[in-house]
Amino acid sequence: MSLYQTVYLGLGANLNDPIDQIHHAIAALKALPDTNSEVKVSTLYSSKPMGPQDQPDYVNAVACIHTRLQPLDLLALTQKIELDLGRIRKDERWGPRTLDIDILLFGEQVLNLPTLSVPHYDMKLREFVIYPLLEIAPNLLMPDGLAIKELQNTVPLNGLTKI
Ligand code: ROI
Repeated sequence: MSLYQTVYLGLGANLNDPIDQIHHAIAALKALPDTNSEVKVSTLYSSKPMGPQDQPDYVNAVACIHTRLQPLDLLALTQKIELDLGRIRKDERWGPRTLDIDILLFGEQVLNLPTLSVPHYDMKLREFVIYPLLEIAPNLLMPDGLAIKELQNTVPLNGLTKI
């Protein structure tokens, strides 16, 4: 049995040259410890902000990694990447951000920890997660057995476009 888990990550940025932020994030993911350096990444997408509308459009992508890291160790490292790339955590809920890395799926695991919920609590509703995910994993199932493909019927594109 492989010790490596297949993990899907959501990447989002809408400040300070967001395309550049996403590219730097991908480079940082390739350099994660205990993680295969081959990282599969979707196309980059432009999306309308979810939450307050008085902020720039987002650039979003989804990445797939294979890692031996434990979920909380991966979370700590992705948060470090966010900080290294200049994100300043603000109190404002759903405000603009230079870079956001969300753990969407961690193998088949279901985790409800104080700092980490997997699958990501809102991923089934977010077009900027579902469509990039479908691109790199068209046959993916959620731990509850739901096919990601099915979500195309319920999640409108809402202006999502490939960059
Ligand atoms: N909206 C979009 N379009 N993309 C995001 O990555 C994103 N991330 C967020 C909130 C503020 C919810 N809105 C977003 O955290």
